[in-house]
Amino acid sequence: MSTTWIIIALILGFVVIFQIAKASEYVAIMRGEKKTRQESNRINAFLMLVFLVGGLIGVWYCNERLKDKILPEAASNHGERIDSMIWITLIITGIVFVITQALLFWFSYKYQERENKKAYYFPHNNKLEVIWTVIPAITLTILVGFGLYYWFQITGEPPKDAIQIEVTGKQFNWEFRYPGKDGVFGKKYYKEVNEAKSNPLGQIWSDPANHDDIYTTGEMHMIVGKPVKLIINAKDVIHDVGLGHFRMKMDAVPGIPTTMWFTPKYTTRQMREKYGADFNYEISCQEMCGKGHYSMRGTVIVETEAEYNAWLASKQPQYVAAMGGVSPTDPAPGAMPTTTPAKDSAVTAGAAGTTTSMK
Ligand SMILES: [Cu+2]
Repeated sequence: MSTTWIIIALILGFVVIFQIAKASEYVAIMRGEKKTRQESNRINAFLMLVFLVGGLIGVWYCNERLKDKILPEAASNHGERIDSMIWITLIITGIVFVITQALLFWFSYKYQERENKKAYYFPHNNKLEVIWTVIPAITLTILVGFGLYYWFQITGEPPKDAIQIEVTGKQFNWEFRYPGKDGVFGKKYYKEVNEAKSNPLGQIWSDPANHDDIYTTGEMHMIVGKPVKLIINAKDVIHDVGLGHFRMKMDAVPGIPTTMWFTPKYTTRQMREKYGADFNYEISCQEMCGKGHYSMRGTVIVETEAEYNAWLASKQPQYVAAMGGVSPTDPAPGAMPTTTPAKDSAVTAGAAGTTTSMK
């Protein structure tokens, strides 16, 4: 019903605008085209000024209204640098924005059509062209240079003492794998993925490195002040690991592991003391990946090393679940399926991509 009314209102609106246009055309003919044009030019010139002042007030007002809605301070070392980069970019572009917009609208007002005033013909000036090409080019090169420098840091090798977490995106949640005591992720093969057999990541059970790997969903744990490297995968479509509080984000691409590392600065507890008891670090998906996209939201818990170790120790390796309760220390290696296509070198290479050892 309301759709019908909206359509009727739109049609009426068009009819009214059409009639006004026609009427003003008749008026123009009666009064003379030149006079009408001059009058509408005057109105437009004035409106240019109104738009300039109103627009700038609007920008300031939106900023005042919404400034407490933005993310709290960056909670990682890389995040701080990214924030400072954003601020520098905003200040530079902000100054340019205000100057160019003010000139644009002021000039439109000041140099409006007037009697006995002739426009100055100014087709080209090489010096000006060079100035307004070279200055932005140098500025942008510096900004992009900083961006690239941080990007290579984030995606490069982390310090030796970094913990590693494998993050796998799927429709619709995040799956996490921790390498266990040996610090090494066991090999995986996508054809081994079998939720019914408690093997959601396709771990190859004949690889002993898999026997202590820990699998969780929903919650990712990290140690405060300790670098963490994420090895990111996807099982179906492209997802994107979004860690807004740490100012980190990275695509999760099926078949191509991506990595990023950073160092969390504050524990969840410290952030709750500052920003309220309901504060939670969030992991989100930042790539529209389907109708359950929103439900990929999970929690990141940053804690002390002791708390982290206690949490990890409380988890059972996925191997135990897959073997129906057989612990990796039990002498029952015959229970392990050996369906690994070891000859397929591409498979081994693919799996090795996610098996960076850590010493
Ligand atoms: Cu997703």
